[in-house]
Amino acid sequence: MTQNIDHKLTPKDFATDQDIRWCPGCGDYSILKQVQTIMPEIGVPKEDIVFISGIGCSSRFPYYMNTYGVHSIHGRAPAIASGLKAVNPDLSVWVITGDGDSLSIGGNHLIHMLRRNFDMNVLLFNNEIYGLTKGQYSPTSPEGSISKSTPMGSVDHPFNPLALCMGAEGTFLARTLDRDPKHMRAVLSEAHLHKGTSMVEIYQNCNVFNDGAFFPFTEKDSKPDNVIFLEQGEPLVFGSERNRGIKLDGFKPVVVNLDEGVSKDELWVHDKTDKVKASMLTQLLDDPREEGALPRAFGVIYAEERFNYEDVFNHQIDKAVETNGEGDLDALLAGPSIWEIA
Ligand SMILES: Cc1ncc(C[n+]2csc(CCOP(=O)(O)OP(=O)(O)O)c2C)c(N)n1
Ligand code: SF4
Repeated sequence: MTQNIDHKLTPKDFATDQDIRWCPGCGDYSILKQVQTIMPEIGVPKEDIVFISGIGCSSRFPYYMNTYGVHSIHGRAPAIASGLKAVNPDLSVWVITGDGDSLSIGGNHLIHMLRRNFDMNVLLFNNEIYGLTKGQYSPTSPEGSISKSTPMGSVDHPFNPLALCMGAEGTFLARTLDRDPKHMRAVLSEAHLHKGTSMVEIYQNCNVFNDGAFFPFTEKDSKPDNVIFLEQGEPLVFGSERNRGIKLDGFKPVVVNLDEGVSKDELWVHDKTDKVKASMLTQLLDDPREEGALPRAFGVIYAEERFNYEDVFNHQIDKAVETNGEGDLDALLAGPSIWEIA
C-alpha cells in the first residue's frame, strides 16, 4: 500500500500528546523512537496502521503511537491481531509484547499465530523480567536469577525465544538491540517488508529491575567480541579487529582467527533462507560471561516465503459466497439443526 496523502509525514506525526509512563532510562524509549522514525518511510497512511499490545510496561506502547491502537488483554495480543488481520487484510498490524506477556500467559497464542503466518509484525521486548509488576522472573530469565519471586535463584530453565518461534513454524526471525538504533531501524524495515509474521526479538534494558542484562552485547568494550551482525551472503566475522570468524566443523560452529592462516572463504556464509543453518544460529545462546562462549547472532536470522492465512481464508469465503450466496445469519440461527437438552 502506498501513501495517499498530500504532505510528507515525519516521525513527529507518529508521536502522541500522552505522558510517557516508562521509568527514565528505560530501553523502551529507544524502541519507540526507532519505530516512530521508520513509520514515515514504510509509506503506509497512519489510518491504516494498528499497534496491538497485551499487558506490561512494553505494552503501553500503543498510547504513544499516533495510529490506531489496542492495549488489550494479558497475552492475547496475537489473538486480537489475528482476528483483525483476517477481516481487514490491508491494515499494517504491529503486535507489541514483552517476554512475560508473550511467553508466559500468552505462550499458546504466540505459537499458533506464528504457524498461521498472518502478514504482520511482532516486536518482542525481551528484558528477561516482569517489569510492570516490579521485577519477578520471566520465562527468559537465566537459571539462578535472583528476583522478587526467586529469592534463592530461579530453578526454571529459560526459553530460547527465537528457537521457540522457529519450532512454531515462524517465517521471519530477527534479533536486535535497544542500544543500537541504526541496526534496529534496518531490522524493523525488513520485518515490515516480509510478507508473513515477522518476529523481532529486541533486547531491552529494564534499568530498574534488571539493569545490564544485555550489557555484554551493547557496551562498547564487550560488544565486538560477543556480537555477530548477520548480512545476507556475507561470512560470519566479528571482533574489534574484524579478525575472527565462525567456521562450521561439520555441524559444530567453531571460532577461528583470520590472522592465523584461516581464509574468509572457509567461514560460514549467512543465508537467511537456509532453515537448518538458521536453526543453528538460534542456538548460539552461550553466556558471554563464560570462557570460550560463542558470539550471539543479530539481524535477520531466517526468512521464508509461505502463504498468509488471511489470503487463503478470504479466498475460501469468496468461493463459498460464489457457490452458496451471501448467506443469512438469522436463518442459520433459526434453522432446522436443533437439539434438545435433557
Ligand atoms: C491475567 C493477568 N495475570 C497477571 C497479570 C499481572 N501482570 C501484569 S504485566 C505482567 C508481566 C509483564 O512482563 P512483560 O510482558 O515481560 O512486560 P514488561 O513489563 O517487562 O515490559 C504480569 C504478570 C495481569 N495483569 N493479568
Ligand atoms: S520497570 Fe523496567 S521495563 Fe518497566 S518502565 Fe521501568 S525500566 Fe522500563
